[in-house]
Amino acid sequence: MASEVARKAISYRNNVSGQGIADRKDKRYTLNAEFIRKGQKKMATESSSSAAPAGQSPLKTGAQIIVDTLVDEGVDTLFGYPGGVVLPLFDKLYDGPIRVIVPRHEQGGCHMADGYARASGKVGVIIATSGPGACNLVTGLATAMMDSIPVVAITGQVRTELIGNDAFQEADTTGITRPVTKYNCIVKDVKELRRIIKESFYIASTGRPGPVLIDIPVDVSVAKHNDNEPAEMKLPGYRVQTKGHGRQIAMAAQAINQSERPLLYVGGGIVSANASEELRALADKAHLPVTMTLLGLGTFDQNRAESLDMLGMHGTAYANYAVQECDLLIAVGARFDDRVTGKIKTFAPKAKIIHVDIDPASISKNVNVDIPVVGDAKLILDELAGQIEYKERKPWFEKIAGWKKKFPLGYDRSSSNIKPQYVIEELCRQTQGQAIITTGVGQHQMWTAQFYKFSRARQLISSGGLGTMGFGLPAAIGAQIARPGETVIDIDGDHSFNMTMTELATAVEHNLPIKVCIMNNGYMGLPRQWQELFYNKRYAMSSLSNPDYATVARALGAAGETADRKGDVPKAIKMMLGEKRPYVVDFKIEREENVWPMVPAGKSLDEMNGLDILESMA
Ligand SMILES: Cc1ncc(C[n+]2csc(CCOP(=O)(O)OP(=O)(O)O)c2C)c(N)n1
Ligand SMILES: [Mg+2]
Repeated sequence: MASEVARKAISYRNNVSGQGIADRKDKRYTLNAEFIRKGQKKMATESSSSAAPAGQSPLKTGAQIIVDTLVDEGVDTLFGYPGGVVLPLFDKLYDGPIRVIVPRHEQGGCHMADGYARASGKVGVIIATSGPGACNLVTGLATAMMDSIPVVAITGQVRTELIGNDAFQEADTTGITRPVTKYNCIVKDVKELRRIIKESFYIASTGRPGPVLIDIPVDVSVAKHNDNEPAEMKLPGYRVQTKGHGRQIAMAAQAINQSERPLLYVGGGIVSANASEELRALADKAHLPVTMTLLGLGTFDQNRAESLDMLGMHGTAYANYAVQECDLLIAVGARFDDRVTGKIKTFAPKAKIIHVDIDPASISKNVNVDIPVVGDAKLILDELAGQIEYKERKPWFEKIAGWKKKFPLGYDRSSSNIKPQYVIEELCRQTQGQAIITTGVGQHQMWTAQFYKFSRARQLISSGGLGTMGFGLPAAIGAQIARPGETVIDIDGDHSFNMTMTELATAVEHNLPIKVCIMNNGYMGLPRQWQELFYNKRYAMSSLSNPDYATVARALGAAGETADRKGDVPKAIKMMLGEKRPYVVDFKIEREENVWPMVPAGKSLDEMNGLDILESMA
């Protein structure tokens, strides 16, 4: 048996491309586990004893190459959770220089890497072990994929020779994650490690960004290679067009110059392209109103009169009316998501549409576009601004001002209960609108988008495309690590918080001063609102019992408070903002408050519910 293990441990090194796997498919995982265990022991002995041939630079293990390449890519912090097949990598990480944050669950770690990327503009890195570890990344990767966030995931895999063998903790990670990554691959030769990692960072962060996963069998991590050659990227099929087509830009400029009722509709692409400054310059030069998607909020200062705030299902009435009335819709870095467009057939019926996007596949995907411009938003907006004239457009701006006056966002300010909108307004006031805000998914997310006024990009960090409950807390941890000096607040829902609250322990462990404000309505509020409106108030399974969050927070080592009276709100927020520890405030909000306005799914943007309520509060 011992010699059999030794033979295999040596043979897999010569067998990294995976040949010879099929004939071992019948082995049971217990036997494989034995091989892994004994094989690893053998590898550890071998790896410590082998030396470089005379005259050559020392050989490095795959794990060392991974760490060195990450450092070369500028990674100083990563998120990762250990497990058998990533132990060689963790062993190298143990020696530094990269800071490793260990979450309590790999999903949390993946959201942390995502939040880190969104807050910093850098690539977020997450490491997980094979099988269950890798599977736990799926939601996080899909979240990053839908919102085009650059994340590199490194997963361990069972030894190459065991792949396909139902080995212990084996999962087909590349198969499982293919649809939720921009690119993924398995590395079967240590010689390819550096190049593939480099390519992964490049793919994740260029073009339309997105998550990339690299699956690394443990034998590749312990195999040795003379890593002294610079690795050239080989990506013949990957082209990123950054410069926009001159004639298309000229056509777009002409359309803007001719338009009487133009509207800029911008999304997360402005954030990825770091194009806020160019957006402002264009809007100022041509005198354009701007509406933003959830992911675009803050790319144009919401405190300015030209901001129409968010559009779509829970967007403002004035943004939605402007979309339906405009004669030119200038979409930049936005993808015409169905939460934005409502009924496609009647979306922006009077408008010619310009679409600036780096992803050619986004053009005319949902809505037919008249003038597409493919390329980097920063470059294109800058070029456009050079060809544009100022126009007063008085009747258009007056019309918009009329909608703003008639249907402002509002709520019953005279209520003696804690209204969630009030808490968010108070948070905005006390932080002077400058905090970095993360959210879960639900009503609280929409109220945050409506009532916190964002003035810069990367200030609101929220799961838009996938709508992932449980995103808020780990994303806040990632954001706080990326921006240590800033106030980071997770405005969460009770049930969203329930999903990942264990990550408070991670915040405590790393002394992160994150704040969590739970908008505790005791409901899965958004489904409850739909049930109220469309299911005859049958609140099927949309409320569950909750723990006492202040006690939970304290048990996990954070500070925890409860605010159950309206008068407590300002003081509770003030105390929270003054605290350096992770801090949770459980706001017992009005239980059956609704988000208004609301475009019911499948309706046109101008068929909003709740306008009478908003009008009565104007
Ligand atoms: C992981 C996940 N599961 C289910 C849903 C569907 N969903 C959307 S909002 C919501 C309820 C959210 O409740 P809570 O976090 O308390 O927020 P609230 O709406 O009450 O503010 C649910 C179940 C989801 N978005 N994500
Ligand atoms: Mg709730």
